[in-house]
Amino acid sequence: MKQSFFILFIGIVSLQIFCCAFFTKELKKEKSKMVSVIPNPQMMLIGNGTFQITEETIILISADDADVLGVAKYFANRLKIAGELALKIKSSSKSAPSEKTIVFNCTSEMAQLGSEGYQLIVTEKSIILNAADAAGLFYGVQTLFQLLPPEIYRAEPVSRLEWNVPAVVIKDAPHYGWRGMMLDVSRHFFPKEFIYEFINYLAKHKFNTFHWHLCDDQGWRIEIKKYPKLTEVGAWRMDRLDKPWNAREAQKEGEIPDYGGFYTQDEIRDIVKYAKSRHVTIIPEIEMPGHTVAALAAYPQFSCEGGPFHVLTGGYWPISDIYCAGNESTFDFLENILAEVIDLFPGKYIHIGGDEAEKSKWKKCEKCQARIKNEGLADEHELQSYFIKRIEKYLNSKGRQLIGWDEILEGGLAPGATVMSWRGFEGGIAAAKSGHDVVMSPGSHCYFDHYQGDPDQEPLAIGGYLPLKKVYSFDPTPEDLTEKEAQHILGGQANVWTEYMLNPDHVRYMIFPRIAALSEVLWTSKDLRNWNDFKRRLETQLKRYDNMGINYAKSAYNIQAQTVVNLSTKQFTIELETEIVGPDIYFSLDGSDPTLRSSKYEKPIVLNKTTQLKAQSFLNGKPAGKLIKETYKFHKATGKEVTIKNPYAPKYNGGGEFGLTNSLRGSTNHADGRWQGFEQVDLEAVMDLESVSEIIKITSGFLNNIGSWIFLPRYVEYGVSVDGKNFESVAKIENELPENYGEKIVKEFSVSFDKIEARYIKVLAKNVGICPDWHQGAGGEAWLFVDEIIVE
Ligand code: TNX
Repeated sequence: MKQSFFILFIGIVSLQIFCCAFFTKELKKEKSKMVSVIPNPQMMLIGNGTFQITEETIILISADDADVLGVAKYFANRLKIAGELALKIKSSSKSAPSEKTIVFNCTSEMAQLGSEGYQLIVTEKSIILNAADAAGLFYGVQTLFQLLPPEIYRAEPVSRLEWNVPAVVIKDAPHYGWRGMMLDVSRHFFPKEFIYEFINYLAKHKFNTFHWHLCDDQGWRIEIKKYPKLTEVGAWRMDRLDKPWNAREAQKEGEIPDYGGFYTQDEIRDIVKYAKSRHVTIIPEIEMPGHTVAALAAYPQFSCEGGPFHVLTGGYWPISDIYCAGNESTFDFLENILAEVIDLFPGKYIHIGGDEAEKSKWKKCEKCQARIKNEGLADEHELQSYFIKRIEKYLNSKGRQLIGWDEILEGGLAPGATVMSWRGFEGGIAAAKSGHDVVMSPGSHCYFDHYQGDPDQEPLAIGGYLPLKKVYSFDPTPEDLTEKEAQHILGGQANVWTEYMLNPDHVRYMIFPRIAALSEVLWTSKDLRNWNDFKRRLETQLKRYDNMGINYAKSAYNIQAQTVVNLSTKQFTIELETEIVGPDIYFSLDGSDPTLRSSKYEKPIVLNKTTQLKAQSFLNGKPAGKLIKETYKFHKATGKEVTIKNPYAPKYNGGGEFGLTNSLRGSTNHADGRWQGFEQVDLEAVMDLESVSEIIKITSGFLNNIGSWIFLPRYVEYGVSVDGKNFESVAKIENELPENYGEKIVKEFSVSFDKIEARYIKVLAKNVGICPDWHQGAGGEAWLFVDEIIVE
């Protein structure tokens, strides 16, 4: 204790020296550029000078505590690997702090910073890291690594480098207690080595929760001793890797599935232990009652109809096979599984899934219907609620707490359940308002399976669009909660669903650098988050990733073009930017590929005639992002009024009133804001060219993306008129591509003719109406996406 007072004393004195003597405002601004800590600490002052870590530096630890020693070793090990420095670790009860020491001091004096907070004081003479708990020391060490040169993250020694730490005082503690990331190992299996790495990535970004999605329709990944078939059968499927995820045929008679894998209980125990050493808690997820085909393939008796089932080879929708809620033995089965899961994972929460349970089988099942009757339940939603409540009772009896996806709200929430809100913020808000704890994980901000750049330039992903800036704008605590309700927001997490990620390298690409943005959202208070400052610090963060050898997404280097069309002056104004600071943008307007000799982008580009723009970002003289090309085409209908009969969906308005004639073309990304989307109805549009004009060609573009239920029109019919009343048909163009054409493409339906005089153009594009029988959305509303209608 005496020792810790002493250290604290040094700490306080240093703090005063820093605050009084070292600072002027200007200096502060300049100096803050020298350090790049992500997530941004809650309080940081930068002083003069540096502390140099050398062979002579000694690490002093305050307590003979295995966890504290663990953190010290963890720190020393990194310096050994990257710096070839063998630092000695000594106990402070045996040796007094002196010059050239790094003190790891675990003291209750720091209790006001919580168990994860820390105070770090670096002077030229010493480094003092104070915390109330080993977790706080661990996060202090992560900050220390970031104060060192990025080479500290290397796997190989770096020669002739000085390991200098700038003088700082940092007082830091996380804003949220749940800082999580989910990894889906069902859709694709990842070897255990990668799980270790994943945990490391979390720890380096000061996350403390790893949500492990261990089972789903496409694979069961955790050994359960009592039910060996779960992994003998449930862990394996036919690969069908040559087909798109949504278009894979089911396993056929005689086929032997061999694609997959699972983790043994011994492996899991080791992983849990490792996670603990990285101050990460693992939340296992055992899905129920839906998303359970892999389990049912092994034990079909727990379904309503008895099977047989095969582990799914890809994505189908809806998936109606589900655990039977009327069968008592289903609950025995699940409780026995959970008993083994509880034994393996010491954390407080067990995740039971609960999402997307399609209940048509329950409607037809005698046992389920009998359960509804006997329990006095209103419907199948209440049956789901009964199911979850029963499981909750079991978990509570074992001292654990239930957490589930927001669908567990339907039919009534189990009394002590925590809700993970993924379908937006609403579920989370409702749960918090009714006094339940919440983890926010909305698809809009937290789905790291979504594209992080223009889909045309990114590896194939499930859809969506979640660039870095959007992640950074995530606020887990919605404003419509009262202060008291807001206390139920435990934090947030990103979800890494792996339908489209086949290997660790692809997962890395999808999580880096978005993990950095999320880490700051979850750790740093809102008033200390600043996108421009984050972008500055990200430059160094990316160097750290380079040193770690991580293939992170370079999407932030890609150019994003914001185009404003002024329909009255018929001008395009184009603003170009990259998400990350640093690169310069060069562009051309003559079709040539931009080089460093092309025009440098300095202000918005104004165009008033058909032009092809090409732009490229350059960093240190080399292309940094991908080349963008866009043709801005002025045509006879540019800026002309369009009257449509059936309304487009507000979400896909293509820019609104002039969306079809603004000359901006939709890309293969259906959510790029340029497409007008019509759900189940046809496009019937009439364009007014304002005066009778000579026309020779009409073209309209349609999107094919059947995975997102967007089909090409059956046919497109064009008519022309002089008076807007009597139309003459000029063409009916059938869609000659097969309905099940799997590629995402933009297809033009075009007709050319000898000069015609017309003022009005009519376009009828026939929606396929409902998704065909073979489609995963069979019977659901089909979409028709159109952009643009070009008249020449
Ligand atoms: C919805 S999010 C799912 C997952 C999919 C994911 C794809 C949630 C609870 N369920 O089963 O993998 O979308 O983005």
